[in-house]
Amino acid sequence: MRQRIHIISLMSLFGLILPSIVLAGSANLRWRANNEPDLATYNVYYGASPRSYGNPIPVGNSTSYEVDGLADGQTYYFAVTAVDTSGNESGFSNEVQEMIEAPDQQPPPVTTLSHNLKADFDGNGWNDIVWRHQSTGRDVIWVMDGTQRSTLIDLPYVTEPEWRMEATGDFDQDGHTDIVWRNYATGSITIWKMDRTRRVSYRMLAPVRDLAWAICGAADFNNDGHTDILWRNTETGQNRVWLMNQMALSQMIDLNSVADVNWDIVGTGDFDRDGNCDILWRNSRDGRNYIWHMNGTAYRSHVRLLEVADTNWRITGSGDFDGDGDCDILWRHAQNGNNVIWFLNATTYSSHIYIEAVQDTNWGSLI
Ligand SMILES: [Ca+2]
Ligand SMILES: [Ca+2]
Ligand SMILES: [Ca+2]
Ligand SMILES: [Ca+2]
Repeated sequence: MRQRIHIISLMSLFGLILPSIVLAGSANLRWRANNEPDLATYNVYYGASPRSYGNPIPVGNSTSYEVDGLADGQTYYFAVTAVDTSGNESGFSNEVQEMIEAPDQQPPPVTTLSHNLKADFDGNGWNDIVWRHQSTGRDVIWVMDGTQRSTLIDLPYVTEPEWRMEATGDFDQDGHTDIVWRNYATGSITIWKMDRTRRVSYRMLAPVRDLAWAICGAADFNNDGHTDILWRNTETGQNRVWLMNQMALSQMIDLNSVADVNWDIVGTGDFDRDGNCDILWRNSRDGRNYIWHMNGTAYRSHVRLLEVADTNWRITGSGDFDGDGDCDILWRHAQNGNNVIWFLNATTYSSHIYIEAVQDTNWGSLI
């Protein structure tokens, strides 16, 4: 029983409300099978603090189990062991944690976010903009109504400046936009699972300790319904997609390299509306802009956009802001704090609009 077991997923389920009976929340655990021939049972453990569990629950040779009777609003910690036919028990698996959500009175939205509607936190059909103040650690959502901000909603502060907000996307497929963070001191990666504009829990992914690898977007590249993570190595110019299975990495795919590291990946979206997510590039030295048209995770062709020679203009994201289905581009000026949206007609610039300026350039935007 030396073989390690890894819990590979955990999903908390909403509590069920039945007439006159209230069942509390539950959590659904799955783990990778132990392949030793003398396996007798797995034991599931859980508790309300890390590495401190109650009595084992023997579950036979099934590799999944639903723990129920869990209290809403409480965080639980789970681990699994394997027991052989002689009664020897393995060490604990990796530990996973989950906060059990209170039952939602509103049914979750069923819309799947398209490539160009990617950060709609409140579910009103318009792309929102998230902001992080890199010195105070304040994080906010601008809930947008088209190109107008309708409200501003505070997210939890993240005071360590090494944490950067990197990308948005619905990773767990519950119809709510989630937020990906990376720590540029430790390489840690975490996804904030959101319920509309509220963070309900978070999931740490395995860290990527090579800090030259930067997260530069999230989108479903292989069209399997799962939001994937796009990386660029800022030293070697390699580009990579992490194909995800909800919040877990399933496969890494290398894209074409771009050795000139003055080229930054600054956005994703289906610019030509062929159903495949494309990649937006900006050259931080000379101000050229390009779109890579993709066929899944394979480069297909590229198109050059208008040049913006003032490299203080940074592209902070892309998505459809005016609801015509075409992907638009969000710009922020690093010196004067102006914010502009470019409206595109497929891959051609058509017009632009200045939206509310944010003069404090410690604020960075993201869609
Ligand atoms: Ca989600
Ligand atoms: Ca995918
Ligand atoms: Ca496309
Ligand atoms: Ca548009």
